Amino acid sequence: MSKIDRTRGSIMELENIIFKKANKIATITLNRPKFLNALCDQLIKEINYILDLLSKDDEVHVVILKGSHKAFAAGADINEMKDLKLISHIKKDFIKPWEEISKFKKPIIASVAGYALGGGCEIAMMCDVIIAADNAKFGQPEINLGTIPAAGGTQRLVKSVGKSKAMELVLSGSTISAEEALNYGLVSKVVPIEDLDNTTINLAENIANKSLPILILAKEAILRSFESTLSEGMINERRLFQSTFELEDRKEGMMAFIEKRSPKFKNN
Ligand code: DAK
Repeated sequence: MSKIDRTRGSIMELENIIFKKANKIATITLNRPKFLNALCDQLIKEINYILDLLSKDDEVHVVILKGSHKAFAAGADINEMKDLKLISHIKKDFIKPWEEISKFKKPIIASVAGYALGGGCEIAMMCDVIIAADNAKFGQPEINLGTIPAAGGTQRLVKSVGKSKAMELVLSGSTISAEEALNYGLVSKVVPIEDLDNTTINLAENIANKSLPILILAKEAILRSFESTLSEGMINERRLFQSTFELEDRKEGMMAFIEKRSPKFKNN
């Protein structure tokens, strides 16, 4: 169990995740091995607590979310869900805590080995880039439990893999391999499992060396495209592009090119 210190506010004991921070990269490792990292309420609270800290931490430019070699996450915790009734869903907003990952402004890379099922597949899709190990398996098996995805599975999957494949996965509950996920555009890369950490860190280091405000704007522009029409996305992209001209880092990036040197971004 690790304890996270916070200059102000409360301290949370981390029982279900491991958190590390180094060289502008924060790593959150899901750590419920006995339950294949099933996403219990407390685990989601711990992720949200860390993301809240990281959103205020200018030292961190990029986050890696990973699991174990056997499981990224085998879904929401079925033990916690099994006795829920409609009335408790209505009274308590269960969806809300799951939405924090998708609202996080800095880039998040999902580094996925093993099972990414149900809620596990959904939180991977909430991340910005998915890198998969060759043993990864993706799917939305909720149909086999007599229910349907609830954290964006029916929505983000369609946008990633298209209607037909999304229908196949959600309606049959079957899984796809990492290679298939790559072919369908769900993941950006598949690597041998022993290379997963290095590949993820290489990408994270590359991203971490960019200007933080520009990363945030670039992510916002792509998400707007994902979530709206082309014309609205284009208008938003133009405004965000224009806004970069108020940033020192935009000036530095262009001057560095002209002076044939590497840029030194100051994140302002
Ligand atoms: N929940 C709880 N425990 C789980 C679990 C899960 N999702 N997945 C695995 N485990 C536990 C198993 O019960 C087992 O515990 P013991 O029996 O040892 O005590 C242990 O992890 C190891 O699992 P297995 O023995 O089953 O391991 P195998 O290698 O044989 O099989 C498997 C691996 C991943 C194929 C299998 O465990 C499996 O089918 N797991 C369930 C997969 C699944 O159906 N996932 C979808 C869950 S539904 C929401 C947001 C999201 C969601 C809902 C609401 N809101 C915001 C409202 C999401 C819903 C879901 O994800």
